[in-house]
Amino acid sequence: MEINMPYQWWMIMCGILCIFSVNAFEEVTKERLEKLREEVREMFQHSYEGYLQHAYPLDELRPLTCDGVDTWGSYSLTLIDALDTLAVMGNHSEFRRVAELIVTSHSDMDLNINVSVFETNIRVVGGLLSAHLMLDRAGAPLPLGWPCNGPLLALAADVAARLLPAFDTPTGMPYGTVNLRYGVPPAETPVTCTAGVGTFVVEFGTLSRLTGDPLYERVAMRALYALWERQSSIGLFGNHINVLTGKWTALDAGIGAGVDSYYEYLVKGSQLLQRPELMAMFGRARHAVDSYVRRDDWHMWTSMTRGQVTIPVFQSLEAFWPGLLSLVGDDAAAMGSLHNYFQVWKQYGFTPEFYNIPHGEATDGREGYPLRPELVESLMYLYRSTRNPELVTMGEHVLRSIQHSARTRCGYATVKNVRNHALDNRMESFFLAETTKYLYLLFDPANFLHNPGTSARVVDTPRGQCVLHAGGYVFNTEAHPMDPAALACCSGPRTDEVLQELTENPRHRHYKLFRGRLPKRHPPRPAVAPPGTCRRSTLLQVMMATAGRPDAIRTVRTAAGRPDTAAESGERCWRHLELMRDREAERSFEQLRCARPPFEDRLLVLHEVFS
Ligand code: DMJ
Repeated sequence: MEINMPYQWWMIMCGILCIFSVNAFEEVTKERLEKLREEVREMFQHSYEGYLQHAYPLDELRPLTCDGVDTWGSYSLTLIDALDTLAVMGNHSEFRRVAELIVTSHSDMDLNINVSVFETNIRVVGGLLSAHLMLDRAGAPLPLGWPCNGPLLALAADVAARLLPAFDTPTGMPYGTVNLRYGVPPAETPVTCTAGVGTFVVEFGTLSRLTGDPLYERVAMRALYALWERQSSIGLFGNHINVLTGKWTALDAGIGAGVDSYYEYLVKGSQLLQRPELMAMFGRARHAVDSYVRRDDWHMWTSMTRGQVTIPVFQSLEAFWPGLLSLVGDDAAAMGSLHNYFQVWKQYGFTPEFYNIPHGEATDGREGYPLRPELVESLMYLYRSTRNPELVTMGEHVLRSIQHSARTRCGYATVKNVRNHALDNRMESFFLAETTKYLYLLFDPANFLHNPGTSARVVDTPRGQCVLHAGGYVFNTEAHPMDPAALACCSGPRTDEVLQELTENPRHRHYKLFRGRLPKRHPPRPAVAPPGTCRRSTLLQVMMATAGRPDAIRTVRTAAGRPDTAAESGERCWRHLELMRDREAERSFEQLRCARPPFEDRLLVLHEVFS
């Protein structure tokens, strides 16, 4: 029997359905959010204390046996990875205690251990950098020259420098493993996954911009471009590549395991480092993904050369994609994929590592959920962008599942099998770095990391006043936020120079806005004041000028305009002020000041040392 329903009737039905579906999601009240947020804080605290009590100084907590184990290195990984979450959740006293502890306990990274270049970068270098940038928020004593200097920054630079030998390949793409003392192990495979090649520009760019040493950013960019040049004729990237020959060894293209954060860093590198070319690259890469990898709102593994589906699975790691799409402004596409992923979560209470899309079930052997953050990461971004209450409800579902099935007496455990919620004896550090942080941020709309630019802090630095914490934080792939303002503060033109440029350059599109608002011309500001006007701040400028920043060295002048070396000016300044020399501070600067030979020369030297 055919039923002909009038059009108006359909409209009324749809209207009723809409009202019901909206009501299915509880209103997002302040009280509800606060309750959820406090529950997440307790979740973090329970597992953090469990780690400290039972596992520290080892890398990870084993949440079933309540003891510890070294996993990715032997560098108290969970402590470093969790550090900035303490500040995000407002536990400032513990943040200060641990920041100091890390500096003292990690003074020597010259360790004979093999580590993953990728994991060490995103978790250790990323964690140290973001903690360094949060020192002021947590009320920690600020090191001389902060944020362009400081012990956590020096430690991050030290660790990153120990990863550099991995990049000494003919293609510029890194090996996957490095020994922190001896460089690339002799029998190391030259095959690295795509994400292992293209996930450095956020951390290495931050390092370069803060320290003034361009090496890190150049290395990361070189690796990124090396991948880009090897995209297939239809614009896709494979899963693994030989870093010596540049030949692909795994030809499956997708957005999940082995590839994910390559796409992520095109977007985030572009935003953080103000490199529009990276966003243009993402635009083109996404077009290829949408053309071949995306099927409706799923993404499947596809041949990078021919574009046909090879493996029709959804991987739990792929759930970062909606968040990334939201970051580039495509909330509609993001919501489409997110709904699919959330259906999987609801089917099992967790997302399995692999989910067979045509069969609608978890893949045998890959049915675990190791407390991954990707789904909540996307919920957080999308909620920031849309304020759709449905997203908070989804976040609450996630929280309920984890609380119900993964909590143990000393932490939270990996779910071994999403079908029966059996547990495994592992709690990866990203649970404290990412999963709890993104959940907390989802439920904490007033968090400082969500600052839309309505407030900021002005800090006096050797380069003049810096405006920090104005928002726009860029999270690395391990959820460690970087403040872009700090990067601009330590390198690039100073604020007064930018304003000067805006005022005086009629070609600039903001010229009209600023014209007449500033004095016509600023008197040139020498990096070093002449004797007689020597102040402590000018002394700091000298120190910064010698901190590996050749452009700054060039601008050092005496009052008479005579070019001077920074070191000479510094000495003169010290003598003039007759200050007690702060040897400790000088030593910290010392770590950053050694002039760097060009990239290739340094790698050659490193190669000689390590081979
Ligand atoms: C984290 O270490 C990072 O998010 C990485 O990019 C992917 N895997 C884990 C979390 O699932």
